[in-house]
Amino acid sequence: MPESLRQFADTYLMWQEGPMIWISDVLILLTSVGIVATLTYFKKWKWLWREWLTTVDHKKIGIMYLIAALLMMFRGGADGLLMRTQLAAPGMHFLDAEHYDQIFTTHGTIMILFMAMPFIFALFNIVVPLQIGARDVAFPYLNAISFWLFFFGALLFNISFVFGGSPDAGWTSYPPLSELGFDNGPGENFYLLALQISGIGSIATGINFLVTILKMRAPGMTLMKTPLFTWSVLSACIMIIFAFPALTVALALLMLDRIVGTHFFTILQGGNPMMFINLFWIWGHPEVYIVVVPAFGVFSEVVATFARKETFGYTSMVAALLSISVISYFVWAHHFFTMGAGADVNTFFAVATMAVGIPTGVKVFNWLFTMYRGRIRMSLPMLWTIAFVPCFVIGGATGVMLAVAPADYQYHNSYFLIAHFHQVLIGGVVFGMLAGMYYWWPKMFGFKLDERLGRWAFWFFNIGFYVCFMPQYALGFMGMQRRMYTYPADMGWGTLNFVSTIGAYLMGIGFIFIVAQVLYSIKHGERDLTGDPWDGRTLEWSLPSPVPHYNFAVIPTVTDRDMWWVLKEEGRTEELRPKKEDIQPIHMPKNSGRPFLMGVAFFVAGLGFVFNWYVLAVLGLLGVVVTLLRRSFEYDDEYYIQPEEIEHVESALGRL
Ligand code: HEM
Ligand SMILES: [Cu+2]
Repeated sequence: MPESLRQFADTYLMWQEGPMIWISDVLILLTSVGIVATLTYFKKWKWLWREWLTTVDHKKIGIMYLIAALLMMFRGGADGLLMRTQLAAPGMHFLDAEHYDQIFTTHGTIMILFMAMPFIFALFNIVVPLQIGARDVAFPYLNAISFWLFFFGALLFNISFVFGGSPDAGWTSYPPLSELGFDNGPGENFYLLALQISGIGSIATGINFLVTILKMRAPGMTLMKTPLFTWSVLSACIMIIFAFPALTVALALLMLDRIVGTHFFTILQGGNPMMFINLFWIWGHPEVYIVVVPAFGVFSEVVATFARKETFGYTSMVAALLSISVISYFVWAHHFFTMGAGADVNTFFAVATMAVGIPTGVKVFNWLFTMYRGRIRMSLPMLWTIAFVPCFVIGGATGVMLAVAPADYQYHNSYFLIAHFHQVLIGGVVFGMLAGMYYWWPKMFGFKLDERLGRWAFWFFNIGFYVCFMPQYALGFMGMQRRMYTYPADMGWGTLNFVSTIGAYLMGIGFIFIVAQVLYSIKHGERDLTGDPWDGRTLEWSLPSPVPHYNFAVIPTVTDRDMWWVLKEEGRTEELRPKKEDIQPIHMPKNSGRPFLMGVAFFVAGLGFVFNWYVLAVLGLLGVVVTLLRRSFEYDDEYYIQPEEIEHVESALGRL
């Protein structure tokens, strides 16, 4: 027994890999023990289960997504800093080639799928129902399932670091590199299964919010009175629903190649790797818009609120969002202009790619016109929004440069590309999500995040950003390729790389300030007793912070775009206060542990497939089926909140 145990540990626990793994092992162990001990000591297990693990409340699910996104930003950022450390000088031996491969793979995958995605889902959940005057999403139970599939998918991906080994074929996972024969370890399987599991959750979220926005808006809120953040979510959901299935298929086929021995993507037996590459980007390009479009929504809300003006060109904003979601399907081949498609095909995709610049440009001008002559307040959400504009415009311009197909033969897969996509992903998505987090934080928790620490974070992060990524454009022109783990001194890339690494560390300091800001503000943050700390415009600001779990005691009837602002201007805010005679019993979904258990079952099945332990895989799948069946025969899944309780809550909040 001890011998087989040792063999097991030698095979899977990765300790021959060196001190980084041991330290991580110890840290993970200590953190886990710490969490269990704290929960036990403070007798919080029941609370954790009842209030969080079984919740179907969109606000709590949103908060859990937010925590997950911040944790993953830490993990992905640490990966980024490790890579930048290795590249700081020529000929470094900090990471070897194999580890560098693993780290750029986990960094890219985590940042896109397990940081950006949960971050946008956090805001979908926290904001959309409140903004459209609804009590929850259309399918609260499915919403919980989405979260737990995301969570266990992310967990599966992350444990590969200490158990079995990380994937190393890039976040794009192109065959033949990702096929058996080139990549025999379990890492690639971790990638495929983790993405598959969380991807199912994402599709469900797309459907859920599409239905919510189309069917659950308060009476009177026509589509053209719907706030722009909600519009951006609608646009993102359309893309999710049409794009993610392509990823599902691509991952499933590659999985079959690896497990069953099919040859979809192996040239030798008549397969074709280009099929994977096409499928991947048919999802992948819309995916980058999926994560950036909600950020556009945030900027629209923030600009209007902090310039105290109606958004300039509302209708053109909506048209721009919808055209972005359509055009995003016709540009995917710009990711492989150099892979032999021929001039006519390349021309089509080049022109389509440049066309996306038009609606995006419309949006940028609309934000600027909204700010023009506004009484702008420079609070944190606005600060990040203002920083976004130049950053994203440079990112967009370098994107158009990359879209010039013949010129792309020079830029392709160089550091020019790395600089470009970080500029749009950080300047667009990360800035947008942070702006949104600062903006809606008081709504979630009832207090503001500290401005002073937030400004430190802002400046470190922004200056760090330019110091890190501007030199990389030049490095690209100088011939430095992406995914390169080291370079010789005589290439002359040393100085610029060193500068770039300094910038990365400045951003790391910025992130530490954000963490400090959150921790500090929990104790000392300015409490928000009004429910409307920014003088907002949309319905969520008519509610107390934090919002009672049924959201609206009485569902409002909407008469205007920016309804709350109009009522404030006209001194009619009383109209949105609940009146005793209007309060009716509220129909709510019951909490359930099954979405969590289904996540566990998917995790077990995933782990089984990763290691080809089929007994475990079948057990996991059985678990999935059992939870599904039990859900099908679950009839007692809702309850009513009685008027007395609502009156009690509302009068305690001083609203009755
Ligand atoms: C602290 C901030 C960040 C730093 C220092 C950083 C650094 C890096 C580095 C050094 C690489 C590898 C370049 C190469 O060798 O090819 C990389 C790749 C990548 N990064 Fe970042 N990054 C940061 C933030 C982000 C964010 C926020 C996202 C997405 C939302 C992101 C997405 C990616 C992707 C998709 C790749 C490509 C991975 C691959 O080649 O498979 N990064 N990053
Ligand atoms: Cu693209």
